[in-house]
Amino acid sequence: MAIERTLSIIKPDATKRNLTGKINAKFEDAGLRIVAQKRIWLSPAQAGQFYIVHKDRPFYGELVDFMASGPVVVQVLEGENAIAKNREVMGATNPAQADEGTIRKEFALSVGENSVHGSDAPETAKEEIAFYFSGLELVG
Ligand code: DAT
Ligand code: MG
Repeated sequence: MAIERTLSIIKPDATKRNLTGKINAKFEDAGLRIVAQKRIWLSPAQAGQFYIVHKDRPFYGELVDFMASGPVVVQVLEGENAIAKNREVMGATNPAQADEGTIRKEFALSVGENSVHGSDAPETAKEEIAFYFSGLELVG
């Protein structure tokens, strides 16, 4: 098993409800280390660029508006198999299908307002980390 890094976002529905600490506790309890973290407010253009892979999906406009609707916390999580581990801790995209104990089961409001983002593969993790963090912000 390899030590990996993955990009996580605590989405506006969760920052609005003051859930940052509770969500971070889920990551830490699962053995994921928060090695970088900052609170930012994305512009619609930035949110649109981040989710450009979904530009042809019917929910793209709604997704971009939501991600720019309030502050988000962007973070880098590190640990053994961090990419897959984080996806497990997050739970399924649709909270109705998420397992007990997952972040989305516990906190998500809907398939759109689902509290967290997590990278889905090593290449996307690398690109997504670089989207939000400079080398100087990533300590070893
Ligand atoms: P995930 O965030 O689990 O990686 P995804 O990459 O398929 O899911 O989609 C990105 C986000 O887009 C997702 O977190 C919420 C939104 N989304 C996905 N499917 C949706 C749908 N059917 N209706 C509304 N929003 C959706
Ligand atoms: Mg995804």
